Amino acid sequence: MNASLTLYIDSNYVSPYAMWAFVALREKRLSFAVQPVDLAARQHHDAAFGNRFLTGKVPALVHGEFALAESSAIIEYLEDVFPAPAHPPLYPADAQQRARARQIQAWLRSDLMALREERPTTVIFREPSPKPLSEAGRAAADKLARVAASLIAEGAGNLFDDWCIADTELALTLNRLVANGDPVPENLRRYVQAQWARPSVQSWLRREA
Ligand SMILES: N[C@@H](CCC(=O)N[C@@H](CS)C(=O)NCC(=O)O)C(=O)O
Repeated sequence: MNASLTLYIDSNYVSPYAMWAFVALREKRLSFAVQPVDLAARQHHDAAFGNRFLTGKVPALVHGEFALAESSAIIEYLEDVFPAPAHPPLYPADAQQRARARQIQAWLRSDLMALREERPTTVIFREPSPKPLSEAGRAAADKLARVAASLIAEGAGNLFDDWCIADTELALTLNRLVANGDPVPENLRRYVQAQWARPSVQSWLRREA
């Protein structure tokens, strides 16, 4: 499919969902335009944006005439429309590993609320928070570390044999703690560092269009 691709993201580059969609496009080696949306100025409330995208949130993808919101839907669409081997895969080839990757993605989007509130992504992309975690935040951090430790083998750089998009999502969530200086087991810290070194993530950090 040769139609042009445009990804709408938040103009501050702090949306985790926008980052995951951006990384997916980069990992697929696709050319795409980036359209920053100023959420503070409520640009996403403009009729032009709201009428085009079902949810009125970023990220949103336009592929030719086709418009799509929701990061997980965007990632799965890219995997379907730009399959391997022409484009590197975003998910493991094995059905059970693929299901496990999606399990992690769904979990990270629906749990750990206290951690996500007390360690917003600005602690990664801007500056750390001086506030200690509340009891609920600590419990969420402990759960995240427990689950991640059960998934990531000692010294492993990826969840499965090869990188998949769930790695970027898990690494960002762990980085809410690592970047803030909160205690995280060394094994997980090294996993985050390995994931953060990927060119696709670095491209997001450099705000490359
Ligand atoms: N479930 C959505 C969440 C997207 C989302 O919450 N985006 C935020 C930025 S992080 C947004 O657009 N907020 C503006 C608003 O809700 O008014 C996804 O995975 O894409």
